[in-house]
Amino acid sequence: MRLYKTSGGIIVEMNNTFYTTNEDFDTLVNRDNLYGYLSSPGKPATITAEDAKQLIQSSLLPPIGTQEVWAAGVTYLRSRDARMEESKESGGATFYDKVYVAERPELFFKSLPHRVAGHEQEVYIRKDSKWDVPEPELTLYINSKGSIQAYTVGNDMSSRSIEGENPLYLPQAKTYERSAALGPCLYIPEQPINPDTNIHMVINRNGKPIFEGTIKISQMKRTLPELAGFLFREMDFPTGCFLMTGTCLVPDNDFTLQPGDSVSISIDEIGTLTNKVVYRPVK
Ligand code: DO4
Ligand code: MG
Repeated sequence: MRLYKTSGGIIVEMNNTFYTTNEDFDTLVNRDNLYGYLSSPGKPATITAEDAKQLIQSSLLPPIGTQEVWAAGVTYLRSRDARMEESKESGGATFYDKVYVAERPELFFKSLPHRVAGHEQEVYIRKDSKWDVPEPELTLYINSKGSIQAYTVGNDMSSRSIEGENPLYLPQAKTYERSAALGPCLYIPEQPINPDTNIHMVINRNGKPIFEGTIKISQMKRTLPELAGFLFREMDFPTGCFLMTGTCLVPDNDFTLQPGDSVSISIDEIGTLTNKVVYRPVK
């Protein structure tokens, strides 16, 4: 089942049958058993597949309400190795090595909802950064009781030059306007997501792929409930929250994003999140 947030209301898709609901987004997604609620009888199709697809195409919004976006880091071996390399000179490399095997995961605040880009919206790279990458990440929607209810595609846009200069600069490397993208929908399965699920990313420059890669989420060192559990240890999220779960696809060190590039991240069953990369417009 998939839930799309549009400027014309919420659209729910189940087996290619669609219905709309005017329920408040935050109240709806925070229901105890979201799959059960959305699939319960008495929800007849209220919109044709053609009209639903048209609405989704023309007025899609990021699938977020008032929730904070958090992120986990160094959850895959490839991410650990890349961070160790980039922070060699600053002497920060051992922190990544340690956190990869530590009981406590790395969790950091990523974004408030108003900074989040949706599918086909622009993401930004910092003008004071020399080395920028997208990070394709399975992203969880966790309700206020700490239960994982849905999944979406996330892009944790990151400055590797700022992060590599000093690990204490992490918030500046990770949190700035339009550094987080989520979409296109919330995927709400009856059972937890399949570990065989693939994450695929392609970066296009001038219409041609310049980076492409695929990984399975089963390569993650930690479990999804473990990450959610740590996040909820000493924090309340009244309408739930989003948690990006870390990247495993890191382009080679000679790669940096440029304005005009297009990043497409696909996760099986969820869909594709595409964002054009630009500098933040001068105000
Ligand atoms: O500590 C650096 C950030 C790690 C991260 O964002 C990731 O592994 O995805
Ligand atoms: Mg990341």
